[in-house]
Amino acid sequence: MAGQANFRQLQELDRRHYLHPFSDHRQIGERGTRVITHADGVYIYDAQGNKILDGMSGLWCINLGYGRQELIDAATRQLKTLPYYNSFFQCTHPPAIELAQRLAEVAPPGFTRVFYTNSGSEANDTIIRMVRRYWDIQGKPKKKTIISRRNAYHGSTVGGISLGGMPAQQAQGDLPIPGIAHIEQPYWFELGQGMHPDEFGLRIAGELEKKIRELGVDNVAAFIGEPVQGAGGVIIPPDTYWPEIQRICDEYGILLVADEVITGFGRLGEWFGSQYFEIEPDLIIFAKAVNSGYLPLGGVLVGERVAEALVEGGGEFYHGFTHSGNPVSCAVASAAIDIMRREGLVDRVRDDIAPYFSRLWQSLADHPLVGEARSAGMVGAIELVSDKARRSRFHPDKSVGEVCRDTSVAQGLVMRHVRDSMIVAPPLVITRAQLDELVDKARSALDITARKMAA
Ligand code: PXG
Repeated sequence: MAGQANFRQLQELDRRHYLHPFSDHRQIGERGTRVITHADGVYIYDAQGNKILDGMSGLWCINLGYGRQELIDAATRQLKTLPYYNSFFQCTHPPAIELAQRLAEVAPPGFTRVFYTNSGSEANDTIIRMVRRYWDIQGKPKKKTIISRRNAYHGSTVGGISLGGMPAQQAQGDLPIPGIAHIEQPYWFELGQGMHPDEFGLRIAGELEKKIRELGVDNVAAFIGEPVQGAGGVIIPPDTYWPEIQRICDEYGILLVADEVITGFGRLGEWFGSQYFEIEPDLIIFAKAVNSGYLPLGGVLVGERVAEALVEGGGEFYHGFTHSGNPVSCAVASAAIDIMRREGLVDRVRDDIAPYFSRLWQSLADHPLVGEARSAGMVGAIELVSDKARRSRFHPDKSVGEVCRDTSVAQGLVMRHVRDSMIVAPPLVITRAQLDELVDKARSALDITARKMAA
């Protein structure tokens, strides 16, 4: 009972004082909050004593699971040795250097340098400045426009929302900023039905070429995309898509930026999603799983041509943050990379656990509520439909995704909904037995949701 009283008190204090990210506070007030108190392995626990399988790895980040002693030790050691120092004014420190070296080892060939930020959003803002700086140094200052995609998510700063492709977010604050253009996303289920996925992939990628011509190649700096759009609903592009995007970027000489905040560090069974899709970007954005989400850290991996320009010809790049390369965040990231290498986690995902997950997840496709089940590596989505044969959607007022999300959590599984898609991205250390549990719970959430929808 004491626990319950404490829970109510926490909820009330939360309601009074805490402005949550991406939340409707009136709704929070009406429905109350879930108070997560602790976590272990792939499970989180709430203040009411519920044990819940974390099918979203926190928020796409706790890839190594909760409670990893090595990560805790790395943070503790570093806090005692040097909790903070900056990298401005010709200073540096071992944790930032040692992580930079490790990142160069695990990154695709040619990525030997890193710029640190505290988040994916800041890394996306950094990209806007970095690609424009690159073209300035090349003597082409008119090349400013960055082409992105509808329904992309690149963070929540002014730059991040501008690069992103979510109209409701952009409407708040008169965004995007000038110099950002958007093309269609490679979302076959929503936009490509009736067309072979390969043909659809080529057609949508072709929009990049059209947009470059429309804007004039002399004005275009870069194309940016998530290898798999995460927050947009796990949009896995058809096989033809990324090679065609690469061809167009190469042909027109514009920079290719991969936002790997979700796909980096093993999520797709390669160190980076660019390797999964066999593309060679000029810049890679990372955050989240770099240190398994234990502390804030993000950054930009800089490929050869941009690094050479910035280092050799650039002079000072007026950009950076107090906590760029924070020693504790970096020390934990080095420890996380060491664990991933020692445990062969990327190979485990590719050769073992992702194929197992894919088979199980696909088995949901026969459920009457499911129009499509898709996965790549350790991300999966299912599309909820009202009519399976026609693949038609529920009326938006029915909020079927939200109903299914709430049902799933009540069943003891965190699944996230994006409109009417249900998505999961479990920790990469999840066992086969825990994946069985995940898919069993997802299925029973679907069964209950179907009954609720029929009522
Ligand atoms: N790029 C991508 C591809 C992301 O997924 C960011 C940038 C921004 O990172 P920071 O660290 O600034 O949050 C993200 C973050 C969701 C959800 O609801 C996804 C993210 C963040 C919050 C919620 O799926 N992704």
